[in-house]
Amino acid sequence: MSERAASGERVRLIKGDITKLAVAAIVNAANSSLLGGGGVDGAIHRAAGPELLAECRTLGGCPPGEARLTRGYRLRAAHVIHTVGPVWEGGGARESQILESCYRSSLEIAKRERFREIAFPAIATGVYGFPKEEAARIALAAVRSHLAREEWPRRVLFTCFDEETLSAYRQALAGAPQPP
Ligand code: AR6
Repeated sequence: MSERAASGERVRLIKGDITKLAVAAIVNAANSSLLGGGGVDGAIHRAAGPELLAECRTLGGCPPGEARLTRGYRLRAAHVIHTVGPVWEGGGARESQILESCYRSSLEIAKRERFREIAFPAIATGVYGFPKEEAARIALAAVRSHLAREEWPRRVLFTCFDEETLSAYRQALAGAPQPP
């Protein structure tokens, strides 16, 4: 069985706002302080309410490539997995490895907690500037590799906030060759 067939039913692309999803956990593209910011991080904190920031303050930050778990408070999602992507510096600063580690660390938490369904945003592709197509390929490969080995989470949603991100994931899913 191919890797794609093994994980196919368990990976979905959706377009929209991750803060609206009723899943076991949504993943936040945070910064190392874990104390909020712009982009999806700001949206998650606004929707979850001040209790989320209060819990984040107890965590003492998080290095790039790692992940931390909190409750979801006023979100429809019961939990938030906070991960910190790499700031894009041109590709020579282990950005790809750090991004892959964000996905692996988040999936390890979902496995440990037996979360049925989790949703990722396109980590590091906004403020942090990671190229979208390459980020989508890394995300998909990390998720497929985890799902091929593990039972949990049962399903992973890639939440695409804009058309450009959706198209990057569609290309990655189709295994389409990328333009140079
Ligand atoms: N739902 C889903 N995706 C979203 C949403 C949303 N509500 N809002 C934005 N996105 P970014 P980063 C997409 O910048 O690059 C923050 O200030 C967005 O279109 O949120 O990892 C943190 O505190 C993009 O595709 O995260 C850090 O300082 C993707 O989410 C820094 O930004 C990620 O964009 C992290 O930068």
